Amino acid sequence: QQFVVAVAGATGAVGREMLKILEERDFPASKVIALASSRSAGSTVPFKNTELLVEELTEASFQGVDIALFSAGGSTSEKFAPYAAAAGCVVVDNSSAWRMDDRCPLVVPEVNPDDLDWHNGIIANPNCSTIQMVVALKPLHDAATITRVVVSTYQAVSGTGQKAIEELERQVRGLMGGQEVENKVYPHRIAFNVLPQIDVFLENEYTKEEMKMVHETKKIMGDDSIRVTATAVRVPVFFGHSESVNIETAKKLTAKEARAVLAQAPGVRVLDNPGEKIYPMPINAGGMDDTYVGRIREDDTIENGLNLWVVADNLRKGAALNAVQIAETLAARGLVRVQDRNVFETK
Ligand code: A2P
Ligand code: 11C
Repeated sequence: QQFVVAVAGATGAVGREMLKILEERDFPASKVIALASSRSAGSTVPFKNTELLVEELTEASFQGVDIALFSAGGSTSEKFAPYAAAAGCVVVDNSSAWRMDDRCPLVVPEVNPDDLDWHNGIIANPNCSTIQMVVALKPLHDAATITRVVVSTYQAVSGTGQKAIEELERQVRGLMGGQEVENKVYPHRIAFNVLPQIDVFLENEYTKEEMKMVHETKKIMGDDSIRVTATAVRVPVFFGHSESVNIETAKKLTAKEARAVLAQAPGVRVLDNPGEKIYPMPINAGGMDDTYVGRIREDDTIENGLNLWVVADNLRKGAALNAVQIAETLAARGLVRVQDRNVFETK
């Protein structure tokens, strides 16, 4: 079966990656439609051996569309995803707009594919830093029941989008040329710096990004009892998020056992040979599909604890690839059309 696929936000960093991955994986699409704002309508984006004409995203964009991959920001998804669902199209939304909505499954195909069974037309793609973490955590949770997670992230600027990629490049070039540089995207300079703030601060003094990791992890893993605490940090890296993850488990798991469990886990590649200085790094994860795990060590400050270092391409597994994998799973399970079309309000 072939599907009509729309990509909303096709001119953005994630949208372009979505088109690339649909092409690479030869997704069964009879037609691919590129949508963005009126600003870029009329321009083109590359797909297969041709250029797709970018059309303006409107309420009427989804007639006859089977699957829409959205990555055009939260407010755009909030407004337009219900129109897509009402037209019988299944939305896989990369923004944070629908993730914690009880009507929407939040899915990482390696972790909770069965949650797709109860979708109502809008499926949420988790935050990039959450996706790569749960891909590594799920097999360990199945083996030893994780009770607590302490995570610190080292996140690439591409997570913010195309403008942030350009800002880092401009600042690095400027500073190397001895010039003053300005910051427009981030509250401080990102070049040769580290920012312990991703997204806005909330009332509890954590950032929104940190709380996404807390809430989304519980929803995806289907276990509210896992305690998660996070510190999210932006680093001057273009592509690839890294994470230091400390876990506490109910059952003892040695580092060797954890390595063996992870070596068998879907979507995971263990890169862990300290003697040879082998461990995951963002320079190697860029353009790759797997979530890389290394530096697997027992935490001897607690009875059952492990430390891990987890790296993945934030635009691929963290966003576009996970979305396309959701679409593939929907297609394989015959879940593409929406049964009940009136679940979400259009406004
Ligand atoms: P546009 O290029 O027309 O601004 P990024 O995350 O890399 O900044 O990309 C954001 C994507 O979301 C772009 O494709 C952008 O299109 C799209 N977008 C932003 N706002 C809207 C909107 N109101 N309607 C449709 N697309 C939007
Ligand atoms: C970042 N994680 O790296 C963010 C980007 O909720 O999808 C993705 C924000 C989101 O800045």
